[in-house]
This record gives sequence, C-alpha cells and structure tokens, in this order.
Amino acid sequence: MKSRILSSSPLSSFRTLTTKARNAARPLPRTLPRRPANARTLQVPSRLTCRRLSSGSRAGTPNPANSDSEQALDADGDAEYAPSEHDLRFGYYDIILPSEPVVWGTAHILPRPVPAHIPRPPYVPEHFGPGADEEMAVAEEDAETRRRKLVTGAEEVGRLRRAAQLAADVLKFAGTLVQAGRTTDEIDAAVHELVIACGAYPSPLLYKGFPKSCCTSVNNIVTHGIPDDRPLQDDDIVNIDITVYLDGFHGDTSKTFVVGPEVDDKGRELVQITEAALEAGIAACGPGKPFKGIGRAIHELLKGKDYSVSPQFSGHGIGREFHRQPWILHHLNDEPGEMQPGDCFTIEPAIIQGTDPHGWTFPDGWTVSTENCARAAQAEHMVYITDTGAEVLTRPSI
Ligand SMILES: [Co+2]
Repeated sequence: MKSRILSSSPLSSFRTLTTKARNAARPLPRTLPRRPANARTLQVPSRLTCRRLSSGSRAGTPNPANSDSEQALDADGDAEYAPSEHDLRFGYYDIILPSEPVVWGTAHILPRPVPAHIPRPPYVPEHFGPGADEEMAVAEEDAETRRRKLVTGAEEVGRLRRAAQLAADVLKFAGTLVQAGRTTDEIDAAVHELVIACGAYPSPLLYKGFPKSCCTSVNNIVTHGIPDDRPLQDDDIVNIDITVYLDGFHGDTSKTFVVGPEVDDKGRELVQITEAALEAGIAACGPGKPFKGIGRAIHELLKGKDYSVSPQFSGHGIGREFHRQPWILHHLNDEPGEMQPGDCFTIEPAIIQGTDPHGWTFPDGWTVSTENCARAAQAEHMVYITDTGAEVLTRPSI
C-alpha cells in the first residue's frame, strides 16, 4: 500500500492515513479566484480530525506529525504505509478533498457557452458566457413554481416523456465516456455538446450558480460534485447526474459507474445496493400509495446492513420546474401525502458505506462529501404515476 505525500499543507497528514492517497494533486484553478482573507484555513470536519489523531496514535500507523518526513519517501516519492483495520473498513479508494489552495465559491469557473437559439429555463439569464461575472445574478425559483403540480394531457405528458428520455440517453452516452485517465470536465464538455446538439439546455448550468452542465461525484462525494481536471482512476466510482431542459420540461436521471477493474468488492457492492434501493423505492410507487412508503422500502432494504441512506438530499417533483413538490424522502419518515395520477417525481437515494450518513460541504458551496470519507453512491430515476401504476420515464431507449 502506497501513500504519496503531496505537500506540507494541513491536509497532508490526513492524506497519509487514507487507505489510498491521491496520485496527483488536484489542479489549481485556471484563473486566480477572489477569496476572503481567512481563506487559508480549511475547516476540516471534527470527525476527520478525530480520526487523524486517533489513527496516528496507534502502533503501525504513521504519526501525522512526521508525515512530511523525507525518510518516509521511497525513490518515487511514495511513502510505504500499512493501513489499519479501521482504515480498511470502507475499502481501497482515493479520498476526494477540496482543491488547494482552498477556493471559496465557483466564481472562478467559467460556464460553457450555450447558443442563443437554445431556450433556457427561467432561472438562467438570457445571455451569458465567458466574461460573465457575479452581476449575472441567477433568478431563483419562487415558491409558486415549487408548488406540487400534475402533468396531464397528451401534449404535456409527451413533452415530459421526451425530456426524460433525452436525459436517459445522455446519461447512457456519458457512461460510455467513463474510463481511467479521462477527466470529469471532459465528460462535462461532451455532455454539454450533446445536450445542445439535441436542442436542449443542460439544466444544472447556472442553476443557482452551479458552473457546469452535469454533476460528477467521485468516491466519498455524496452528490453535487463539480466536474474538474482530476483524471478518473481505475479504482474510482463516479456518479453522473444529468438533467436536460427540452421543450419546456426537465428530465433528470443519474447513475453511479464503476470506472475500472481496480474497484474493490466494497465499492461494487455499494453501487449494487444503491441500484437496489432505487428499485425498491420505485416498487413502492403507484396511484393512492403513500409517499412515505418510498423511504420505508429503502429502509427495509438497508436494515441490518452496513449502509445508510443520506437524509440530506431528497427526490423532488419535476416537470416545467427542475425541483418542486412533492419532496421525496429516502429515509424512514412519516410525511403525509399520497401519489396521484399525473404526479412526476424523482427517486434518488444516496447510499453511504457504514452507519454514519453525515455530510459536509466543500468550500465551493456545492460538493458534499461524507464526513468520515466513506464512499457514497447515488442512482436516480423519474417516476410518473398513471391511473394504473408507476412508470419509469428515464430508462435508456438505446
Ligand atoms: Co434530481
């Protein structure tokens, strides 16, 4: 087991205790960001600090205080490190941490341009592109647009279906791009091009300021990872979350991909149980069925297993709005409400290794990691309630 020491930053001692340190430092932003004067101090969640200190005090593990010692390095600059049983609990994988130096927000990331003829959802300004700055305030959806609404009538349902189908097909395409050595930003660029070529708008782009056209969440990232220049590795898992806005409707779906042959059994099992959790949630859907049945079904599936479901993120109603009621909780809950024909919503459980589902948000304001750096996977489909059952709109057609 090798652990590469990257720098003498405050995080380097933590890195030496990860089961597998990153092979390369995350890249610096292309342009120098503005950041607050106190931006040099990264707030590492307390649990990480605890783990770092307690692990370091055990025999056989490196002492964080010595982690920058040259003596620990071999000819390649790698440090030999035998992981403890505690560290192996979640398997072998890279832990994704915020880029260094720490950058607050996403103002330094330029959005890819979208041709003027592509209709934008209402939250996106009519004109944007390179050179746009913070003054390009993004209009937030108001409470009215978040109301629960039904999608009925052949015309509307047809549009909803086409948006969902496009999202599914784009996700499938994105999956074919997942391979070691390719960066998530390259995947984002290809997704962006395809969505536009299909006459649609990539919904995440500038949604509340999100700077990319899809979300890519690697290993310990629970959700909302921002595509970047880190090359995927053979032992990564990566969730790609695609949403498109086509003909006035959003289509939203995601899946976690196993990047290469080096992904360990624990990673593969996590991906499988996440798919199973999504299917369990779908099976609980139908006209007259309670929304809380979705959370119960996922709870039953995970009961007694060493996994937990993130209570931090919910599924959502979808249609002309990206996110609206009903909010779909994936954990055990007692929310009122029943599904009715015309309801369309996502189910998108994020499943986490171990029994601690706490997450923390990176300084970019979007990326959410597990607090203890356990891996997380997510899978998402759009479900449409008909008179007789529940239809999944985001199965790929090709
Ligand atoms: Co969603």
